[in-house]
Amino acid sequence: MDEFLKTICGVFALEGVYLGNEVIKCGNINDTYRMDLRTDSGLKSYIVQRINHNVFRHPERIISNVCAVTEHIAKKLEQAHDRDIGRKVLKLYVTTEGKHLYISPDGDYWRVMNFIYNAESHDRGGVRLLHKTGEAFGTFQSQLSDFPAEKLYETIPDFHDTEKRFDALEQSARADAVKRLDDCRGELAYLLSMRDRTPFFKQAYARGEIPMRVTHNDTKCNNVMFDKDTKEPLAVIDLDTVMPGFTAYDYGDAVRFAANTAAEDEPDVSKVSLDLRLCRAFTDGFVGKIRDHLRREEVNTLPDGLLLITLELAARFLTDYLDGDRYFKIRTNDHNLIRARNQIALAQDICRKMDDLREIIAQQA
Ligand code: GN1
Ligand code: MG
Repeated sequence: MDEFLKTICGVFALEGVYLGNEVIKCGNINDTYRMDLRTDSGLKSYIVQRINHNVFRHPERIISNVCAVTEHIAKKLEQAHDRDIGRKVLKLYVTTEGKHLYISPDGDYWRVMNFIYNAESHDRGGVRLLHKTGEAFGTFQSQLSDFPAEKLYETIPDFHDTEKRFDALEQSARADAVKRLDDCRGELAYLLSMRDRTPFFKQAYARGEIPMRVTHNDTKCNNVMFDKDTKEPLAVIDLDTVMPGFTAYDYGDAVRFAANTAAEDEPDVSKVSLDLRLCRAFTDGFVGKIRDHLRREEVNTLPDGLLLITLELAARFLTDYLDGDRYFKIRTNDHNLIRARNQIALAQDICRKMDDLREIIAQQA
């Protein structure tokens, strides 16, 4: 890797002497490295990322989206005379040819971004962290509330089309390409039993009750960078799926990840449940930042977003298991099955707690 990263330094004309790199392990899709250089003014670090071309079929489109969105946010920070712009928004570097992407001889797509100094991200946390995470995603959505959605490509078509995700699951089960259906008939039956709920948001949209907004679409709490000293949020990262979507899905995706009492791939499902305290903390932070932009109907649908995004992800994990692990990175043969079971257990707990969730939301009026 060292040799390759030295090439990257040349291609992007980065000043300094290459010192080394560290793999950043947390994503399920792209490969990410921190790369350190020694410069006259001290150590300088960058984020170097290989874009998963199998998932993002048109890497140039994600670059176009990320540039547009980050420039929009940077402008807002400038208007607010923020002195910390370098840590509060992502920035893409350009090659000596003026491109944001470098295509390696192997045909891989690489990009270089600013490293956010003295920052950390968390896979889980307590009430304060969840409240701050909610504020960060709420602020992000409000920063983009006047962003022209027509400027954005749909980087992954039908990304959060829950109905289509269920159709894909059924197809994969029918095909049973790698003969794994017998391992997961119960899980499949449960998900298909919830199928009639999947058109909920499309129908509400068609009736004109809820709008499409520019949303993040991958609101795991580890996509918020926090200052190590002040413990305040700095920036929202992982912008490749910023596209038009429903606010409730951003809300739900964040809560299903951060308010799960277990990790997303915990095999012991008895550890999985929805922590209502954490859920309330996130909700207060998130809705508090965007209340003025949201319609009452949208606020009311937040719990439905939580249930549906959890079911959707369970369906995506199970589909990938049935397909032979072609999409998500896995560490064991049954990793996707474990993830699917975990999300199913969470969805079942969400169903049990629906009244509490509606109560938490009602307090946001
Ligand atoms: C993927 O790679 P990461 O962790 O940012 C996936 C999300 C899933 C998530 C589940 C582009 O995100 O949709 O919710 O895994 N991203 C894509 O952990 O499919
Ligand atoms: Mg992501």
